Amino acid sequence: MSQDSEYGAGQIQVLEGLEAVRKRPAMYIGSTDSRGLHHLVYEVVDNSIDEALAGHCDDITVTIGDDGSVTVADDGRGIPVDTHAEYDRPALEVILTVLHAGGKFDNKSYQVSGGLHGVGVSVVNALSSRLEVEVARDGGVFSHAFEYGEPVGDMERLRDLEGESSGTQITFWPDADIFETTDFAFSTLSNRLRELAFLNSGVRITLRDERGEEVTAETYEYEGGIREFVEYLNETRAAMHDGIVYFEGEDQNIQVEVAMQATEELQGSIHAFANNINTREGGTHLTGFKTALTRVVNDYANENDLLSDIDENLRGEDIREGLTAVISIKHPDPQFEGQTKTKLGNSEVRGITESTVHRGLSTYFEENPGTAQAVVMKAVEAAKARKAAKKAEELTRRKSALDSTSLPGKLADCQTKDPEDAELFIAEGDSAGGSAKQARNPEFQAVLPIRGKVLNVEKHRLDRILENEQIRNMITAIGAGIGDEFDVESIRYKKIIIATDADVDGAHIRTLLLTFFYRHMRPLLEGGYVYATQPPLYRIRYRGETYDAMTDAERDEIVEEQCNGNPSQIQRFKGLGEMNPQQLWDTTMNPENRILKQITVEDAAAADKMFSVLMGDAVEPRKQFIQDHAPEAEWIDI
Ligand code: 0RA
Repeated sequence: MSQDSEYGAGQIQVLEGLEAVRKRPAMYIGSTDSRGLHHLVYEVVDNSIDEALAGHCDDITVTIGDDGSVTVADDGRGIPVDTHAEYDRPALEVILTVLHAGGKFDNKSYQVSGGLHGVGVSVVNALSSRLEVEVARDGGVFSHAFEYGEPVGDMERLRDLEGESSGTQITFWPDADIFETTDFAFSTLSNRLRELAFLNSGVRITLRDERGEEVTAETYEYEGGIREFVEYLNETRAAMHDGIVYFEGEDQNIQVEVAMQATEELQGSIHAFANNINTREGGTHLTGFKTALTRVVNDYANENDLLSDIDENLRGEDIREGLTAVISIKHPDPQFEGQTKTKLGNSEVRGITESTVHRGLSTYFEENPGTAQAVVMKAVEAAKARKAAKKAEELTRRKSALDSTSLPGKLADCQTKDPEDAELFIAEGDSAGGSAKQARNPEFQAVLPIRGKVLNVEKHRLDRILENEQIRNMITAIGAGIGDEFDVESIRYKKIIIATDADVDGAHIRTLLLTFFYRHMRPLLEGGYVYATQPPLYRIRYRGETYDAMTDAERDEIVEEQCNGNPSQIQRFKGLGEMNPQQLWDTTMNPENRILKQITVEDAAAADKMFSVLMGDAVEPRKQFIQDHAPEAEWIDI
């Protein structure tokens, strides 16, 4: 939204109607699946965050109603209610019904928030079967309602404002004809709202859920901002030094903040944001950060003669091993590039970030020589391991791991070579694998059995990981390499289906596999190519018919409603290995009947935290995490 021109007649012509939004919703909010649905909430919250960043709001409450609605309330200035000269209608109505109108009223120096799509509240209105808004400002409380984006009646003045603060409250009911699902996930919203609270220190965000027997609520408020974000990410990691290292800088109206803490872990956890958007593809802020970090650490190491063991400078990757960092910049005119528009392009940001980090970290090292030494020594160890791995012909090993001309012996490949149609089942245990090989449709279904526990990749460096046969088999079967060299364009299957038992061991193996994919083949997850089977728990027979039940409740329902309370047989499936090939085909592999769960990782920082909690050493946080998430059977989808 450009703010630099007057709102003239010329611009009115280019404003599109809200029908365009309803016709092609994906163009405005990315998609109409669960992701798009949650995007509606973020779109409204972003406006509240903008009020907070402009210094007018410090409290935001998001409520998931028990009637399919979401309410976002803030104590900002309130959406303007005076008459809009051009339209001769209340500004409130114009902002909610005219695409891109919001920014035109805005006299802020810049709009920091504004989402990935940054389309404004009118888009939320257009995609809602109903939207109600209440505004407190100019001495009164005003209300207005809309259906499918169209005003219902006129804006009303309800009463005088008596001592209360100004603010905006928007309640919307997403249109079930537009969205594939209208089910809001508490964990999805909580992850993003927590992240926003970290990124905008001082803002208090409360998430309430009114859907259960009792109302649940969580409040996120972090005076320490991204410092507390790093603390949170490191909750289960062993830190190498006390305190979080923090720098900030500002130039050309661009703000840069960096918080970091080194840990003993092998996995780094670096997250870059621009205007509150998680820039997963990186960009100039991340480059500036990395350049400064590598330079300062190498300068310190050389000045103190700490590199005699490796006889060369440390590489960036050596230094970033185990480093947790959050980089957050706020820019008046951010340019987002890349395939998913999550790469920051503004070239001036690189230098500003680089000099902020260079200055800050040099000072920190001077003042904390003990930490500086420890950081260098850890990086030296990483460099040694890297060089050793290379010496041990890591390259050739890698090459054979990458080479898909020699497929693993255990793999029963499919006939089709078109990844679009091809499916790979990764089956737990040799017996399930054997059944799956017999059960499958060999035209498009491949089966790779994996035996016992998978290596916990969270605990090993790449050279060790590549020695593991199961892992090598997966890399070869998928056929697209690993790590930095992973090329999602070359994957041999566009459905990679994890088939594990519906028990604790099965869940553990699934988590280990997902950890591997997340750490070393992340584009697989980002592209939505990873699935998990959901085999039924029971098979019920009655009068020649068979029914499958996924849960105990479903079993009871089938017994009552389909079998008159008297089924001829109820079979409980304990594991995939216990099904015969026909049953396995019917329930788990046949595309006509099976239930697959697509596994996605929406929020990289939250996923990172989850994997380090689940696969790390600390026991208490892991117990707590599993306890907290036990009620959500689908905890893995964050
Ligand atoms: C337009 C102009 C101004 C504020 C807002 C919109 C606004 C929108 C939303 C949406 C949710 N909460 C909101 N709070 C404010 C600036 C108003 C002024 O200059 O007084």
